[in-house]
This record gives sequence, structure tokens and C-alpha cells, in this order.
Amino acid sequence: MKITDVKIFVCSPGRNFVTVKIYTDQGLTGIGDATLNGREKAVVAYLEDHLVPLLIGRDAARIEDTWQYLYRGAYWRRGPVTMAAIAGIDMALWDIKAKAAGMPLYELLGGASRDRLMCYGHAQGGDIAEAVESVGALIDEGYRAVRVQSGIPGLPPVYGADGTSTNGAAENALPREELWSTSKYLRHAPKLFEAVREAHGWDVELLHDVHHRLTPIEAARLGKDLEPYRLFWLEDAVAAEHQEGFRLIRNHTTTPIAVGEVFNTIWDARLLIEEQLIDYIRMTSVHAGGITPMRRIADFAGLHNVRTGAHGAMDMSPICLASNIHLGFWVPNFGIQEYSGYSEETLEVFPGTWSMADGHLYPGHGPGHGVEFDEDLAERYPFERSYLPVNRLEDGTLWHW
Ligand code: GCO
Ligand code: MG
Repeated sequence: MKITDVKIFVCSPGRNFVTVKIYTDQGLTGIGDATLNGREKAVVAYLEDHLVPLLIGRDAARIEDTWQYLYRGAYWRRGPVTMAAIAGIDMALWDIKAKAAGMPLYELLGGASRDRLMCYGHAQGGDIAEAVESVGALIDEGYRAVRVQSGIPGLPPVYGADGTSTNGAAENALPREELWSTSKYLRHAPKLFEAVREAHGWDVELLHDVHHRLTPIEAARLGKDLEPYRLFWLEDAVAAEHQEGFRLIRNHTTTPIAVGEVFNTIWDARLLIEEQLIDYIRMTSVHAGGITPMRRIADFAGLHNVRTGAHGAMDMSPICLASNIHLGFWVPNFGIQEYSGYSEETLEVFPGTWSMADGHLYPGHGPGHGVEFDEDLAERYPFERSYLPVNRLEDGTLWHW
């Protein structure tokens, strides 16, 4: 089965998405997600100018060889732009292979290891009371696991607390600037979780995202202070570049640690997994280079008692979510799947067979990954430049976001 054409689509049904569509001489097509929030067009150029010409005439069935050809064959390896571009192609090829086999993707990966995937939703509030209420609303909707973020006294709204941070910045404007104080945050976070446990008890799993803002010793202290509230995980406690820093965190706290949403190859996670410095690896199909490397990463993690917890914010398209759901349905060491939902417009452009009910995700059982792309509708939502926010300390120093 030969690849006859590859098209790249950029659309913005609520936010920007990059979609790869591969056509074959047997009439089968497949689609993949190649979205890199805030740097979408760089991936489009990488695909159109450099990868698409390499694909025409290749055997669509040779997924592994194509992945190696694009990764090793480039000489210049790794990086978020490269890996998102390769991921879009890889997902589309797995979609084609599963359609050709007449199977849902999870069957090709090894078959179901479970009946449903626990997912976590996002609770947020300007202050503790609002966050506590937001957790309650998610519990009422059936969620068994909730990520909790709240505003910090003395600071304007921070990441994850006002519902706008993950939507990028205003159209065609400069990135929104946030303000950060580590000492204010460290005093506040334990109070937030104390209040949530007091209001909602111990049956709900609680998660928290620090968004790379602490140093290792600060993260160690936070982990310790949060121990009484038994978190499911503490995410991105330090900048992901600080691999050795995780040793220090590990030595000081039993709070489970998650990291990896910004990783793009297995090499970013090697030390953390081999030394069991983390409990959950957050790598996701689109930013890790596709389904082919995600299988290897998951198996490598499984050898070291690390479970999966794939990044699933709304800035990855439903194709990425569906790929993660199929992977999670198969992978023996599944932990949890992030799920932040999609706008109605997004779901109309990317209709899919996956579903969410009672705090769990389910894959579609038809052939492929089960997500379609409505090209005509997508044309009504042209690309809109948008940035993630940036973050500064109170004295103006640029800080991690
Ligand atoms: C999460 C993430 C997101 C990211 C966003 C970046 O845990 O869901 O931290 O909020 O910031 O996906 O594009
Ligand atoms: Mg995160």
C-alpha cells in the first residue's frame, strides 16, 4: 500500500490544531495530530517543506521504518517541532494500519488490558472556597480524580486558577504576563488541599500541577507539606531540565511525582525512569513523536514501576486524545489519563467514537483510532496566532511558565 499524498491542515475551532492526513493508493486514509501550542506554524513548515516530500511513494504499512527514517535519517534529532511533525505522520499511519486490519487501534497494540480508563478533570478557583466548590462540581459529574489549582492570596490570577491560562493569550496580542511568588505559593498550597479534603473526604483522588515553578529543594518541601493530604501526584514540580533535581525531591518526600508533558523523546525520561525518581510519566502521543515511541516509553517505564499519565489538555486535538486512549487501553502499566474536555466547535471538526462517562474514558471499537476530520467545516475556522502566557517574579524577573 503506497502513500500517494500527504496534506497538512491548520484550523482554529476554539484553538489552533495542526492535522496530518495521509492518502494511499488503496483508498484508505489516516489522520494524525501535529499540534504544538503557540508554535503551530513551525511544525507545518517542517512537515510541508521537509517531511512530506520524503513520504510520497513509501509503503504505508512500514510504520517503524518510516519512523526511523524520519528520526535517525534527519541527523538533527529530537526537539518539540521535529517530534510533533513525526508524531502526526506516525498516528496517521497507525490509523491506516488499523483500518486495513479492520481493528480498533488497541487491538493492534496487544488488546485491551482493562475495561475503562480513569481520567482526571480540572478544578479551579480564584480562591480556596471557589476551588473547593469546583472540585465538588466535578465529583457530582462522576469524576474520581481531580486536579486542583487555585488563586494565591496577594497575587493576581495564576496558571490553571482562572480557566484562561490554557486557552493561550488574546488573539494577535503579545503573551499574557502572570506574576509569581514562590513563598506565597508554598504557604498557600497545603491550605488548599486541607480544605479540599475537609470538604470532600478521601475517596476522590487529588492531583496538583506546579508548572515547573520551583527549585528542587522547594519542591521537596512542598511534597512533604502535602503528604498529609495523600495526593495522587504532584506534577512538574521543577523545570523538566532539572533531571538530577528529582533525586533531591525523591529523597525527601513520599508524595508521588509526575513529569514529562514537555518531553519529546525517551532520552528525556531515561534517568528519571531508570532510577525510579518519578511515579508517572506524562509523555503524550503528539509531543513524544507518535504511537511508535510511546509504546517503547511505556514498556521501559513498566520495567521500573513507573505508570503512564498522558498529557491531555485541550491544546492537543481529539486525534491525540484518541491515540492516548487506545494506548492506555492496552498498556499494562496505565496510571491515569488527563481529560480537560473540548469546545463544541472542536468536537464538530474532529468527530470521534471515543467517549467519556462517570470519570472514565472509553475507546471506539471500530477500525482505526476512531477520529475523523471534517475538512469543509475546518475551513470556517482559520488559524489565529496565539501564545501561552509568560510568567514573572514580583521584581520583574522572567520565570518558568
Ligand atoms: C496540563 C498542562 C497544560 C499545559 C498546556 C501547554 O497539565 O494540562 O500543564 O495546561 O500548560 O497544555 O500547551
Ligand atoms: Mg501540566
